[in-house]
Amino acid sequence: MTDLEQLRLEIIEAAAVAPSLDVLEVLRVEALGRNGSITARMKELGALPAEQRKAAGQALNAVKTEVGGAIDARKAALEALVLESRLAEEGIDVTLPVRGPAQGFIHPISQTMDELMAIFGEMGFRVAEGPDIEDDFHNFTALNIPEEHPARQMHDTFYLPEDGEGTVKLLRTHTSPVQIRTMMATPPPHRIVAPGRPYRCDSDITHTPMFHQIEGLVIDKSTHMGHLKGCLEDFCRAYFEVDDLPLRFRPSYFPFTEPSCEVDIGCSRSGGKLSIGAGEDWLEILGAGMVHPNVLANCGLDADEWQGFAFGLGVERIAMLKYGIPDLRTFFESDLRWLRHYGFAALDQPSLVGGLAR
Ligand code: FA5
Repeated sequence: MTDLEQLRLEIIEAAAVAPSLDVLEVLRVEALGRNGSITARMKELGALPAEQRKAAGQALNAVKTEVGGAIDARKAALEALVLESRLAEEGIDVTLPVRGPAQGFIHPISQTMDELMAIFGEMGFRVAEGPDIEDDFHNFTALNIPEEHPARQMHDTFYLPEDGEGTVKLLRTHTSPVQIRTMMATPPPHRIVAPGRPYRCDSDITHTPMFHQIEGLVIDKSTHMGHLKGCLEDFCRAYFEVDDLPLRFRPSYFPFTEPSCEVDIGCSRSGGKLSIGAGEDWLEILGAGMVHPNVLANCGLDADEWQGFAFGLGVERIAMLKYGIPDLRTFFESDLRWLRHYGFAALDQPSLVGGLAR
């Protein structure tokens, strides 16, 4: 057997039994690499006498092709083995139970807002909105709030830095500016509710610097205090889901309403437990009143022709009462355990027909 035949057999046999792709690669480099045994012989061809060179070259090329083919065949076989064992290892057990879908919860603020919209929507109110960053006119002046009113003080209101034109904007301190924006944008009659976020320099167990309110405004030719009382009575009874809920309208003061009142609902606190409904106690839940003639005039309305009522309530406050949430600050701590406890099913849409809260 010639030396070349010997080399051919050795490489082909070694390739056929190469146990892994790594070993096969070493074999390929030793045979066909830059310093491999077959490559070395190729380089020696030039030194042969011309009459031998052609035959030797053909023989060497044939060996090179055959060896290369054997290595490639073994490589394909080894790759198939690797794939097979991976498939066996990573096999999927289709009989395992499926993982339940990740479940989110509706935050009690969103739930309460949805409940409020369902109730007022049913009464024929439309939703209006205004900006969180307001100007002095809409937040204070047009609402008949005098220059010296404490709410305008730096320690109560978040003011923004003065802009290039000397105007100082602020984070609205209530949703009442939406009353002004509504009355100035379109002619009466109006029947709107305005949900939104006001901001105040406040922080304790019942106050946060950012909170939620819902504002209501009704303007028409003959709207009177009886309508205000009827509307808020219906609202409170629907929201707290207590048909005979006692209500008390207590005289109060807001610069933008005259007369003004605060609305209390009946409750009992016996045994340290608060329950909404008949009882010996009262709980304040909202402010309201007949829109002040100055406010109507500031919006270009003739107070002899148009009149109406407005109300505003704190959304966290009524959510806390209805759902027994003791600390207002926890609404904004983003604690998932809290949300799992107080949250609501994502696909339940509150409605007066289907039920407000489940
Ligand atoms: C007002 O903001 C009036 N604009 C409401 C109004 C509208 C009266 C229309 C008349 C006519 P007041 O400052 O009382 O009123 O706030 C209303 C409610 O917002 C409060 O009863 C309370 O529930 C809630 N609230 C006020 N400050 C905070 C706070 N820092 N954190 C959480 N809730 C608050």
